[in-house]
Amino acid sequence: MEECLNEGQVSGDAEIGTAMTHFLKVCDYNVPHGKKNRGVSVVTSYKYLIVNPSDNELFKARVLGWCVEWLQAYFLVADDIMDHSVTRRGRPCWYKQDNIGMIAINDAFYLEAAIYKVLKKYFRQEKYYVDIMELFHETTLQTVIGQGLDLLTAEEEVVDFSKFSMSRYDAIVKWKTAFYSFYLPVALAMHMAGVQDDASFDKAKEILLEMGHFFQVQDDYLDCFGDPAVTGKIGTDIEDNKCGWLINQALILCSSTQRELLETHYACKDPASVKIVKELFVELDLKKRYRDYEEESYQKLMAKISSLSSPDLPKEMFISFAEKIFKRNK
Ligand code: GPP
Ligand code: MG
Ligand code: MG
Ligand code: MG
Repeated sequence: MEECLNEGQVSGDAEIGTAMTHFLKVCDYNVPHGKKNRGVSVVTSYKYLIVNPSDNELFKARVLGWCVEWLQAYFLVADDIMDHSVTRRGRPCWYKQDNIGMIAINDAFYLEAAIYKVLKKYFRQEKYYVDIMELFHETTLQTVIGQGLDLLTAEEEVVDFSKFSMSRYDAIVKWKTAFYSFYLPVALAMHMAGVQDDASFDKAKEILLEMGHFFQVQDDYLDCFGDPAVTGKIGTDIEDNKCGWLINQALILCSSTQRELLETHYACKDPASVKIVKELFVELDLKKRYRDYEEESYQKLMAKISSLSSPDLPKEMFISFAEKIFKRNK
């Protein structure tokens, strides 16, 4: 982390010192304080792919893991502005900090740019350098597309449930979450380990996108029913008119009277309206539906993992990632 931070600095140039001191604070606040599941998964995956890796190779896998955490920091700083969020990882969102505000937009750009400085320093000599750089670029584009779909489906304060559907939901979560949170860490480890076969990357992608879908369903559930003291963030999906898992399930199950109630109270900032929506979700037994969904998805995913038979794709690599997230409450 320290080495990566220093790499973000342009040394010896006093005239930009004020900006560089600020960016150090940006990194310190936004990069290292999460669960680090994504970053750690690069290292864990690499260890499953290469038996007895050297210290140097392990160090490199850790650097790549930090690059994924940098990407995550970049997305979260920007996402919290777009979602009007208040807290993140148990503290105020970066843009809510004193004297930050919309400077946070530029800080997000900085966090992204720092990734490529670090990649260049540690991987330029490697034959997989272009592969991993392209993967970061491609994954960023996919996530931006998903975020676009998320925001365009959630027009502020205009409730139009005709825009919502389970298939729209599936597309949003695949693009905004699954590629960067699940496929990216494992694919990076595969590139480092020298995997060349496209079919192996495709098969890994199929499984990891399914895991990513499940992860975002959990995120949506926790946004409404999680404990902010545990998740570290106060939910905003109902207020923000999000096309999330709970509202899509509710729209499938509700009566016409209940639908009218949702039309009146969804996407309102008023806490009384949010309470009415949450009570309706409970009335529709969505907590149980979620638990059933969690169990069913886990079984399906494990069946898919069990059928793997390629040395490029050790089953334990996927199982260890899945075990980090199932039954999570944060
Ligand atoms: C998760 O959505 C998706 C992201 C954080 C990707 C953001 C992408 C950008 C291009 C900025 P979310 O809003 O449900 O996450 P959270 O609940 O953590 O705010
Ligand atoms: Mg969002
Ligand atoms: Mg958000
Ligand atoms: Mg969320």
